[in-house]
Amino acid sequence: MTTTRTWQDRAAPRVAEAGEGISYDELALAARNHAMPAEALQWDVTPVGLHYVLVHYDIPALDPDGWRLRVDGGTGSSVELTLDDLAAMPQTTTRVTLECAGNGRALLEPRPVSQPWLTGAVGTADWTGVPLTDLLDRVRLRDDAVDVVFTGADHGTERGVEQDYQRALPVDEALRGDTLVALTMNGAPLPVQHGFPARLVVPGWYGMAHVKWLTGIEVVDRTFDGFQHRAYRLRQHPDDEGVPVTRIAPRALIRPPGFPDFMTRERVLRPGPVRLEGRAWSGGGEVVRVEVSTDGSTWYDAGLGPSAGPHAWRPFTADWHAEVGDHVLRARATDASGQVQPDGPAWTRGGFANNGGDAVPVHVVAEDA
Ligand SMILES: Nc1nc2c(c(=O)[nH]1)N[C@H]1C(S)=C(S)[C@@H](COP(=O)(O)O)O[C@H]1N2
Ligand SMILES: [Mo]
Repeated sequence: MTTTRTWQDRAAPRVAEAGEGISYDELALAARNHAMPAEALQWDVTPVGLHYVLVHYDIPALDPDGWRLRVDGGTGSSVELTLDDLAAMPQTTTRVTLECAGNGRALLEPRPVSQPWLTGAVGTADWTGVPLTDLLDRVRLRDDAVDVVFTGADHGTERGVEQDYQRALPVDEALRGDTLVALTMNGAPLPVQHGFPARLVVPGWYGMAHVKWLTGIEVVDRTFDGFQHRAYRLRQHPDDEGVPVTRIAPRALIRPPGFPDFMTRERVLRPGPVRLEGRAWSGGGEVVRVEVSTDGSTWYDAGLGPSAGPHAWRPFTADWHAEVGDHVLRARATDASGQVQPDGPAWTRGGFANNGGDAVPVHVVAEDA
């Protein structure tokens, strides 16, 4: 008997077989959704073209003159705002480290088949826009509000479900005050791939909550259970109820020292004193400690640089005397709420929130070797 696999079957959530390589589908996703190159860890604010990008469907081209943002309080009270209306409202700027919930997925064993991120699905930007609370103040909110639903202009299918990209926030999160409808990134209008003309920025939350190409905000009286909420859950088995993916778990990344090998990306260094650098962030509060290991067993405290606010990554440095040979450099972060980054991978079926510690292989070789 022959079985015919449909395109929807191919899109079903799946974990790779032992030893199964990256597929053409995963390569296509990896090539259009790019990571931040690790050397960009040197900058406080990621140069805009080096910030990671993730787009589920197609990047929509929205006409800024025709574009409207509809805000609906769920009481029959709603407004439609133009880009000029939003630009005329008081603006706030926040520095935010954004990370995809799937960052680290391709390092999992077995590998959940999806966008195969290594560790580069991260970037930091200064986002400027209108506080969400100021927009919600423009309408009368329902008393029985549970969730606020955000709709993007992009449309596609995912595992056989046709949809607009939609995510919600619980109403208490939406009213916290730090969520923005951002109009600019690093002082310039949003690049089209980052959500032009307006996107949501939810400081501290994984990327999926930061709805791009925003067209609608609606207050509802129930827990929103759209596709992107059923998908983004931490599960061990496909039929687990799971836990929603929300805030970013702590992570430290080392800026790879020395120079790279083209194919393996492994690093080559000269022996002698080396200043290791990196950045660490968490959605659970400011990073308060980073530890580094150069031998895989002993850990020492890195020096922390200045904080740029609770939602931006924090620089760290550590001094190391590199001896000729092969080494693996590791780092792990602790945040103000006491969460410590695990050394090993955190496996879930969707490959979400894998904040297993960074491991950078280096080869220390003498100049005349
Ligand atoms: N409308 C819309 N918003 C979206 C997405 C999308 O596909 N469509 N992807 C989300 C995901 S999963 C991530 S990780 C972030 C990525 O934001 P960036 O591309 O600006 O880095 O956007 C989020 N917002
Ligand atoms: Mo993401």
